[in-house]
Amino acid sequence: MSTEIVHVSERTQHYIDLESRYGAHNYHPLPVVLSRGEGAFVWDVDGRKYYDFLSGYSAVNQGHCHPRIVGALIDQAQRLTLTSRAFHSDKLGLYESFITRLFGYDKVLPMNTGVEAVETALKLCRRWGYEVKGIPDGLAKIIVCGGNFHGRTSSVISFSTDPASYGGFGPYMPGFIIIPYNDLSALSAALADPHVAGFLVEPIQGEAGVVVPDDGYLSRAADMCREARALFMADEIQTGLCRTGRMLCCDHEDVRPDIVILGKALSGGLLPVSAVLADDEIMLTIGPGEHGSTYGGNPLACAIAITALEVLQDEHMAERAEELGQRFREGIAGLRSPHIRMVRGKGLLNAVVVDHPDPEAAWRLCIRLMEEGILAKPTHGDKIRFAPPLCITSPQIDECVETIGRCLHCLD
Ligand code: IF1
Repeated sequence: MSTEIVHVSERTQHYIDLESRYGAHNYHPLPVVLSRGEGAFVWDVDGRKYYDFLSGYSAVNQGHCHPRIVGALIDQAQRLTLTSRAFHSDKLGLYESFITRLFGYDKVLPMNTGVEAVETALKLCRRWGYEVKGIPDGLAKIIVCGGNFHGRTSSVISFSTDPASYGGFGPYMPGFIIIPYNDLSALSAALADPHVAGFLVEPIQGEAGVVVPDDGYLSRAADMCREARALFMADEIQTGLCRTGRMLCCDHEDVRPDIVILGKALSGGLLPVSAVLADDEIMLTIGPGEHGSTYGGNPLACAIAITALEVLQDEHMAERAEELGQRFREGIAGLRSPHIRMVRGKGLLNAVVVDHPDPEAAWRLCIRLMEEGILAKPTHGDKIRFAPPLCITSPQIDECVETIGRCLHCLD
């Protein structure tokens, strides 16, 4: 944790002090207090403007406060927000029809946060394992990868390999096999276990520092799962919805997962909306009263999600991410900075690996970037994720690359 003193305004310090006094200390934010967002920009309480290169951890792909999505929220919020699933609504079926046609699946199970969708996928996978594959009850196993991040519930941290995520939260949920990411021989060995029901994987490991697997990894893994009669489950919560240059990151390899998990930008950052997509053989293994949530599939979320998905399509955000991501990576590489070990990513999900003897170097660079109008944050020490809203423009990318180049000199 950085101990560097950063000078902030009295107004900024006031809000930071309130959070410190009355809020849990479960984050270590940059010393900036935001009060407005629009498109690729956010403003702090002193009126300073920043490029947002975190995008709410890829929940704001459409840009902050997108007018069409805000409009959908306002319209629906004045009509009907929550019915519970004890009754039907005039929005849920329309949303379910829209999203299943868009992604090409029989059905969707609507949830709220990303980790709830991950938990839902795990339950569907286990239930399918017992009812369809014929695994003896209670013995289903699910393969996951080292370096994973799938959320922070007690079950999901049970298969984390990051002590910061799982330390001190035991006892842990059994039934998971951890293999190295991007390792097909390890996957092959694990799939030999007849009790394996599925394989849960991020197409790119975001939290691990935007770790991109070898070309062909996803398609070979999906084939191996099919051969072993195990479900290939893609956690596209961070990589999906145009972030990596395709509607789904799996689309880069024409992989059709058995289960697709979505969240974050499914609402454009307006409220938690997540979803699990699957075909009937899997989805119908859960019957009435066997899973759900108070807000899952609420009319407000449905109205917002339809518009959020339409915006991604209408504004060609996948194509933008593909083109501008390439431009960003080429621009960063072109800086030829001695302080950058590499830049990696797909589309507009990128990370710079900082090369410097000071373990605080990435944090110091982020503080300098903040002072120059770019907000980004280190992940796992020496990596800085750069993931702006997909509405950013080419000249703005060039401007930010130039700013990053200038700020790197703070590490000289
Ligand atoms: C935090 C990380 C990113 C996710 C993937 C599921 C979830 C996430 C691939 C759970 C959530 C968020 C959580 C947030 C920070 C952020 C994050 F650093 F934690 F890992 F983006 F990389 N699958 N990621 O990335 O979704 O329940 O949060 O809606 O917990 O600090 P959620």
